[in-house]
Amino acid sequence: TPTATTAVPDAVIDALQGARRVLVLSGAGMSAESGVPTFRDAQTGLWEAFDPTQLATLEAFQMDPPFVWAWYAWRMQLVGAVDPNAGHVALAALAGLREVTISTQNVDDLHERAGSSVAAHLHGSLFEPRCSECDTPYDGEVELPQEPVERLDPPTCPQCEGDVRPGVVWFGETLPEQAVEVTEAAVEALEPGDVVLVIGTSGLVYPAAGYPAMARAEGATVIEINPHESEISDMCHHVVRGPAAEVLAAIVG
Ligand code: BJW
Ligand code: ZN
Repeated sequence: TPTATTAVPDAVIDALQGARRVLVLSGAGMSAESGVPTFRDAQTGLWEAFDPTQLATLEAFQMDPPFVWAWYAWRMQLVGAVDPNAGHVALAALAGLREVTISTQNVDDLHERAGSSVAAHLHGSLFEPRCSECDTPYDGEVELPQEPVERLDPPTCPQCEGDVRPGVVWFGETLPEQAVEVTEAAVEALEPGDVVLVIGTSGLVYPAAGYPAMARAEGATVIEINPHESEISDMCHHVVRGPAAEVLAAIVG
């Protein structure tokens, strides 16, 4: 569906032009225009009866490993089959003009495939499975279903025969220490005049949802890019109400 061109306030263009550093905090909406479903927008298909936030727990995996693994295997194949969008590409280009740090909640690799280096994957990666028992990274074969399937046995750990789990961060699990450190350091390095782009996140999940406010306290200009209101809209200096790919292509291009 064609989208009307979103109006970008001059203040947003000016802020980006004046910034030395740009910190990008991205969420699922960043990849929506690539065809990757967000978490909290309507779900379709096999898992439509399930709240994705209920599948994204260790308890769900332990209760029914093949059911949860099938969901992740399907998402791995889905992400592998789509391309970075114009927003990912625009951010990669911005890195040639400003000091850009990307800290993402996304478990896909679309920033990287557009040419960005990602400082932090706060919620891990779809592509770094590991043993659920002994934590050994799993680098063997992973069968990716071409169609959604209801059950798929997870691979078995060669070290201990435990079930292999996706390398993502589930609710109640701690975030990768390094990702948190790098993100907090990037926030603390912000100075007045620097810009934070908060792109495509509902702002519901902590600790990631707390970084925009921390950045504002450092004096940075906080700009949200999201077609809908989010939990962080109210604390942003500027809001651009449009889809990420279209808006980023317009403001960086
Ligand atoms: C577009 C668009 C377009 C659409 N362009 N935009 C403090 C207070 C309260 C609770 C807690 C707290 N601290 C910790 C908690 C508990 C919990 C939490 O936050 N709960 C809240 C829900 C209340 N947090 C945790 O458990 C975290 N761990 C932790 O804190 O450890 C310490 C600890 C341990 C034990 C006890 C207590 C503390 C871990 C969180 C892990 C989140 N994991 C998931 C799943 C990853 C695996 C997977 O991929 O399956 O991460 S949940 C899911 O939500 C996923 C996402 O990264 C995350 C955020 O979602 P996101 O990106 O914002 O997507 P959506 O779908 O919510 O929103 C999409 C947005 O895009 C919308 O706004 C759209 O409008 C927009 N959009 N199209 C731009 N084209
Ligand atoms: Zn193991």
